[in-house]
Amino acid sequence: MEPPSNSTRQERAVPLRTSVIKLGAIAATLLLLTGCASGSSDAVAATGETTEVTVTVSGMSYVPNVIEVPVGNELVVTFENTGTVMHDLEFANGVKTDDLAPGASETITVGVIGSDLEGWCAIGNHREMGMELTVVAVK
Ligand SMILES: [Cu+2]
Repeated sequence: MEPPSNSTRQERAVPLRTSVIKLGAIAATLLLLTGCASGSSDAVAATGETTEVTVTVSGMSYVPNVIEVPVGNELVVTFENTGTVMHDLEFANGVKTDDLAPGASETITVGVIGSDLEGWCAIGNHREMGMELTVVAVK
């Protein structure tokens, strides 16, 4: 009676251990997949609509310095340098105009807006002097 039941127990032990390891691997994979999915959640569903805004310069400020965009809209900005010195307009997502001389203008596609986005002038210390604006994603 003893030997057969012992050998049966051992045969069972091996596959059981293997399946526990496999479950662990599957759980780890699922965790990785879940982590990836939540990490890319800043992607937003595009509405297919475009918000067009013209930004000008007054002294060392952008006008307007707050741009409200419905979440999912694509933002297109025309930057007109109505100031008296060279300026540009650069956004935190890397989209930017050229350095524009007074009187020059450029239209840039900033992209689909999913969350608030900062913009600034990258010339000299203009940003510290107040040349900043904020794109506000409105739900
Ligand atoms: Cu500037």
